[in-house]
Amino acid sequence: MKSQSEKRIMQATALDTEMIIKDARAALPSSTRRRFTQRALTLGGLSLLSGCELTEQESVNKMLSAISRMNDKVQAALFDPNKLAPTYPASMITRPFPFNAFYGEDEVPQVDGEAYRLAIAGLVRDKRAWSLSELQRLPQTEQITRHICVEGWSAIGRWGGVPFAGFLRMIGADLSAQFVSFRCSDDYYTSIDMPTALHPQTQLTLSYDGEVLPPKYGFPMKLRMPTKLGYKNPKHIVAIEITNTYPGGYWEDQGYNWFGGA
Ligand SMILES: Nc1nc2c(c(=O)[nH]1)N[C@H]1C(S)=C(S)[C@@H](COP(=O)(O)O)O[C@H]1N2
Ligand SMILES: [Mo]
Repeated sequence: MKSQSEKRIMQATALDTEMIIKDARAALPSSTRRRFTQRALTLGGLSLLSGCELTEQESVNKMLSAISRMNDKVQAALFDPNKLAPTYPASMITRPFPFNAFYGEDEVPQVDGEAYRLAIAGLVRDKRAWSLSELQRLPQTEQITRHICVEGWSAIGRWGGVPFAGFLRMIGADLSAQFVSFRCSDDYYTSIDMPTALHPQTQLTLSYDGEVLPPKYGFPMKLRMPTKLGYKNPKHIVAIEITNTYPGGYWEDQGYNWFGGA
């Protein structure tokens, strides 16, 4: 029997493999690409390119993580900061919207909204913590977008909140820093690249479907990014740090691709 996390890693690896091959093809000059047929540039082909033999698990892992780091760079280079993810009519919202976390729904953290403070740290001018009502007083927008989870489901939801780019500018974040990292009240953590943090659809989310964000979807605050996979969208955020030190993430440190998006 494989553990849940082993299964998740296998699924993520399968997804990565497809993305790696697609991205590697896209990154090749078109003349080279023409010489590789879709079938020729397989993992076997990539093992030749990377010089790793695929004979034992350890070298497979080594090669995958080497390619994954290369893949992060390729994905970051391909990321178009102005390209919007699709939006949908309200009639297409998935009801009920699925819950997911590294634990069951009965273990959802119950955060006290009155006592809540959002900590701000790192390369930023204004490190003052934010209360929930202060966040709620900032101008809000809404989006109806698709959330895609690597576990094999996707769903359309309606999220409201503060455009994250404006928030980062307001607190004087160093926008030339490499990473924005998030710590959550349930020990989850993840981090994103600055261009994605500044993407117009990246949202500091306070509401779901017109209601205060329910506990299971990340009360009191989550980050919503329709350009990234589900695991890059942290719920129950308690601290944001602007940094040049690679922060990793809960699933990323177990083998999920760090960039995790398009
Ligand atoms: N704090 C926290 N955030 C998290 C997770 C988690 O376990 N804890 N799981 C991630 C994953 S894998 C998914 S698919 C989405 C699920 O969000 P939802 O419950 O709103 O559908 O939350 C993401 N953010
Ligand atoms: Mo997920």
